[in-house]
Amino acid sequence: MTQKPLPTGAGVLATTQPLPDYGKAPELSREDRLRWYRLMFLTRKFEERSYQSYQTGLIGGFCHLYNGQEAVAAGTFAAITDADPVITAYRDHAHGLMRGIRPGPAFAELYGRATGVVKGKGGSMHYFNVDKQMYGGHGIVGGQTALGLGLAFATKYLGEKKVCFCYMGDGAVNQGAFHESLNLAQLMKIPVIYVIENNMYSMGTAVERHSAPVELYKRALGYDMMGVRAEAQDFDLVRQVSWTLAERARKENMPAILELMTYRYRGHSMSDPQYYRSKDEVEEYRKHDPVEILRGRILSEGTVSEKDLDKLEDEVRKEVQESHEWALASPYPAQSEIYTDIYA
Ligand SMILES: Cc1ncc(C[n+]2csc(CCOP(=O)(O)OP(=O)(O)O)c2C)c(N)n1
Repeated sequence: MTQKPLPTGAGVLATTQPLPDYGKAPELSREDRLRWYRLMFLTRKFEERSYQSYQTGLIGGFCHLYNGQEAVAAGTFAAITDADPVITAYRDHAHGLMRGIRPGPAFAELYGRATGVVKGKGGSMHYFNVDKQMYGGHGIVGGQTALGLGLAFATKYLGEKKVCFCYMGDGAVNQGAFHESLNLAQLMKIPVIYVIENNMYSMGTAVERHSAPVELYKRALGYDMMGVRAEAQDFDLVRQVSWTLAERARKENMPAILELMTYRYRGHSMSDPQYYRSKDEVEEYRKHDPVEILRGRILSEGTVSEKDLDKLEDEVRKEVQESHEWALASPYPAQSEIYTDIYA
């Protein structure tokens, strides 16, 4: 692997155009900071439990874990509001949990139970919470990029001054639907931010083996669009750059690509022997863990004691365990439900 973007603390690494100066993102209250830390920690523990559940056969089908990427979902979501629509691909547990899906229905969905967030019929790849403007959970690589454009178009058409954050992996940049979406977004000035979660690999294929230009934010150049590359393991840095682009989208109806340099600790899905990378590489990235970085920052600010943070983490561990048990005690969908809510 030639790309080695380990965090330097710089935040923004490169842009295709000068970034507008909207100043600092509004300060988060102590409570809000803790809430985001809690959501990142909850996502981490939820997925560790999911990993175990997969090993013991409780989960069928695909299951893509987000360990290592948590500051992307948290930092971008913390820059917008729950009224702004979001949409992502199949690596969607964090986006779902951070947009209000309770861990109980989230586990129940993985276990195929009727109490699951989409009634046990979607599984890991199809978390939705439309009440909180979370529109999936999509299995077709790049498919959500056109849908995200549509969500953003709708908010502009209705004059709502919202922005849509549309998430994708680095592998999705090569899909035709993405390029068609970029053209329309810039041409029609649609407030969509395409967040490329560059975790260095598309399944087992490293970026430099699947994309001719390895600087993926430069895909924006072909469309006269703003493209930004930024570090992604630090919640606060992610939030700042996301806020700037969200402000620009709201005030000027301008789309952008935001390439966030991150890393996933686990394999692509659950049956990945990971021959394409070394254990040392994974360990190197684990030293810059997004959950640990935010934890350390909160403690250094002195607004919360280590004891209180330990207590919060214990509560989350308990919630995860209880949610897992609740989901396991839930029934499977009734046979009579087999054709409801199914489109294909
Ligand atoms: C159109 C399409 N082609 C192929 C696949 C098979 N596939 C599933 S995930 C994946 C890799 C995508 O990698 P990336 O976009 O980098 O996202 P990541 O898994 O790293 O989050 C592929 C090729 C698919 N789901 N959809």
